[in-house]
Amino acid sequence: MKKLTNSQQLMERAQKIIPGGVNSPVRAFKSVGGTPPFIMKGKGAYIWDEDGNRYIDFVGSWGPLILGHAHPEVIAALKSVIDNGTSFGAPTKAEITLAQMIIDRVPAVEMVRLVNSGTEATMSAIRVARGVTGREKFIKFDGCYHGHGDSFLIAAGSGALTLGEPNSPGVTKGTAGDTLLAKFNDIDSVENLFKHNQNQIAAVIVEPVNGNVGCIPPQNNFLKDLRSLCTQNNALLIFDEVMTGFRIASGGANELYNIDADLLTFGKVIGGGLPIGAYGGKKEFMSEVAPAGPIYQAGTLSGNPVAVSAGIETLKRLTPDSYDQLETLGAQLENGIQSMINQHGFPLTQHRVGSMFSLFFTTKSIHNLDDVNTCDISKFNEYFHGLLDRGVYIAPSQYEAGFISLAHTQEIISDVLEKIEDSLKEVFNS
Ligand code: KE4
Repeated sequence: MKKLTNSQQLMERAQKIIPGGVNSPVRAFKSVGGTPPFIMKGKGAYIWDEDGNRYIDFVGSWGPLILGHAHPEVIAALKSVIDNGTSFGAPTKAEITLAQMIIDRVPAVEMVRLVNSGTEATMSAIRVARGVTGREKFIKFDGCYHGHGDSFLIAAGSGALTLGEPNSPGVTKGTAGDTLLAKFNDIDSVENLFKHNQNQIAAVIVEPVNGNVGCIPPQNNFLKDLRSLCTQNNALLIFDEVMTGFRIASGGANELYNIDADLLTFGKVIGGGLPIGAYGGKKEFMSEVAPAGPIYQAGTLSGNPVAVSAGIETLKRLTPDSYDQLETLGAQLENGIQSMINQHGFPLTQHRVGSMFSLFFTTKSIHNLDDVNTCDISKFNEYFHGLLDRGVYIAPSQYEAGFISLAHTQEIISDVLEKIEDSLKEVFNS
């Protein structure tokens, strides 16, 4: 058992003045139990808590730290940018650089707006879709998480699902009524909604690879069929690539599955760990955004020079070789776990797309949230703590994905595989 005295004391103090002691619910370890380690620093593939415990990190701040923590060149670049000031509320050259880098990498993006979080990006994308179509309803998928905007907190994934509150109080009936729910990898469920809501649906928003119910790739032609259904019904297809963008490929799911969405949202990696989000897509739609067009969206710190610089320095270091390296490490982890499952008969299923992965505590094949709900959460929780005690930090929820960074090495993955095997043997008493 790790010594967590300082973290326990800090958590007691934090809970008195911050709701649940955290500034984002999933960090509170509510579903896995125990005290969350308060993190003091990160370097490469490692993080250290306030009690001096070191962990191999597979959360990476929920995706942004694809280069690893405190990359020396990113930090150096940030220090020089900060010396020139932190924010001006005026246009800066670097915003053009980052916007162009996004456009150059993501085939479907012709124009892009920078914001401060993934939530702002998805909220804005839905507003654009409603603005350009004049329609009010939109389709999301059970368990997909698009941030904490009111209209998304209907059957939401990630922390909402982890805490068992996929529909949040405070969301009005009127708002909820415009959010239609379909099932991921079930194109008939989408077709039915279009049939029963003719000419009322502005958009379909989807995590092209689900990451907030664990990692679930699209099956067969699901994304292609989604694209055709949206086109046939004059609705916009929105790829929420806040998690998959620049993670599963340089051009995200847009490139990997060769499907052009009308609008796409980003976050995480493009800020290299600083607060950022972005939405973009066809110029036809994005040129309707204020002040070019009438659809309003704004932000005091949008395009912040420090966050933009962290994003530029991160994207600069994501080369084709980087994705080959992430694929190699991801395959090593997946193959290692698969051989344990085969050898010990562990009742587990796993999914991986590049450096994004999940281990599900069920033998059911996983296509969407319904299948994830068959997982044995208590066994997952035991596994989580077994790894944490062995110095491996994975997401504190079965309904989250894990992330490998370029700072992870084959040696680190081999070491982690041993720890995973020990933890699983403990959980399944084998
Ligand atoms: P933020 O507002 O948290 O920057 O982004 C919201 C968001 C939108 N879309 C997708 C696909 C996302 O994964 C997210 C945020 N992801 C979660 C992790 N599952 C953030 C972690 C948290 O809520 O603390």
